[in-house]
Amino acid sequence: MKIIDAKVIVCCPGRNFVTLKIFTDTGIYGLGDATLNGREKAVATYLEAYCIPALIGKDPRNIEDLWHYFYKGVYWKRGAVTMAAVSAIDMALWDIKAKSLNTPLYNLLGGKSRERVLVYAHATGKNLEQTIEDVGKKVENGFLAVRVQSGVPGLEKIYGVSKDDKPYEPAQKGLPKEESWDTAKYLNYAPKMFMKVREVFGDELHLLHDVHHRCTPIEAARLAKELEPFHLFWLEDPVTAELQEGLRRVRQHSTTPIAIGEVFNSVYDYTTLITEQLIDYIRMPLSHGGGITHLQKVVAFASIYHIQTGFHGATDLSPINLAASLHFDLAINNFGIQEYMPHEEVVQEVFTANYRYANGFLHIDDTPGIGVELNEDKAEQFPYQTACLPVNRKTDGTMFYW
Ligand code: GCO
Ligand code: MG
Repeated sequence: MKIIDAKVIVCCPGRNFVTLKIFTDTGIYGLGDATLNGREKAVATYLEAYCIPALIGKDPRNIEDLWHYFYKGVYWKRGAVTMAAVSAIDMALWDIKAKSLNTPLYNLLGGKSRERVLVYAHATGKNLEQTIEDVGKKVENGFLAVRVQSGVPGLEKIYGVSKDDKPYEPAQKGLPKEESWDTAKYLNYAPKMFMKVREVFGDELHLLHDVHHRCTPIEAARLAKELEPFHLFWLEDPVTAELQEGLRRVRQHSTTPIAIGEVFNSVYDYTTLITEQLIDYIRMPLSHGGGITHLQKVVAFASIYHIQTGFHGATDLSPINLAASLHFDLAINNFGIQEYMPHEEVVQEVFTANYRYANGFLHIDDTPGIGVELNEDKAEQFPYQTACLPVNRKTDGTMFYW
């Protein structure tokens, strides 16, 4: 089998997506998600200028070798843009292999370890009252796990809270918009919020929360400790984990489980966190973390240290990534939970997905390959639009992490 062509399809059904399509001489093609929120064109150019020409003529069945060709073989390795491109290639190659063997992808990853995938939903509100109401809606929808984010009194625009009645979507048209931040206000509010949520919804519901990289290690330790009585499923990105050692501080003070890694793209971002057991869940998605080939290694490494998965699954990762993640989630032993933010209906006009939600779980059907189709005619009707993630400043104007 040979790769005869490949192309990048960029489209914007409500938000931008980048898809790599690899064609073979057998008529079988594969799809990979190459979307990097707010940096879509950088990945598209990297693929078009440097990867696609090198793919032509190669045997798509040699996935391990091709992965290393684009990783080890490249002097300027790692980084979000490069690894999103490597991930998309890898995903498309696994799609081709599974289709050529006429089997769903999970069969090539060890088969099923479970029949369905536990997911968590997002609940948000501008204030505590609205947040409680939204958690209630998710519970009514059957979700067993809910991530809770809320506006903080005294802060106007904040991560994780929708500006309108639509589901939360951080990327906005044009240049980055500014949000504001005050750690003291947040740290005072978050434990009170979770106390109320537990009071209303009881002990059974799994609760998750995303700090979005905004605390210092000692602030994160305080937060994790104060949230301990509310038994969170996880506290996500309490610190910016560039400083992996910072997580030691959090661990010293609390038993709140920690999830990290949606902005990571290599096992080397994780080595201290995994070997010192400083985290409990890895978040690095297939589409940014080097695809199935690399995640298999990272997840096996994590399993030795009793660390589980909780893959990133926000709306900026396309249905191809979500479907590939579900195959992976079904197959591995150390699966924890999968993030699930349903895409808007217009996205489903372009991507035909093979998964469905029911009673707190996602189910995937047995379509060979990853199982998602991309309608190129439809994609053309939604051309790319510049959109960026926000930037964040402290209330005194200091530039801060978003
Ligand atoms: C999450 C994430 C997202 C990111 C977004 C950035 O936990 O789902 O933090 O909300 O901010 O994916 O592109
Ligand atoms: Mg997050």
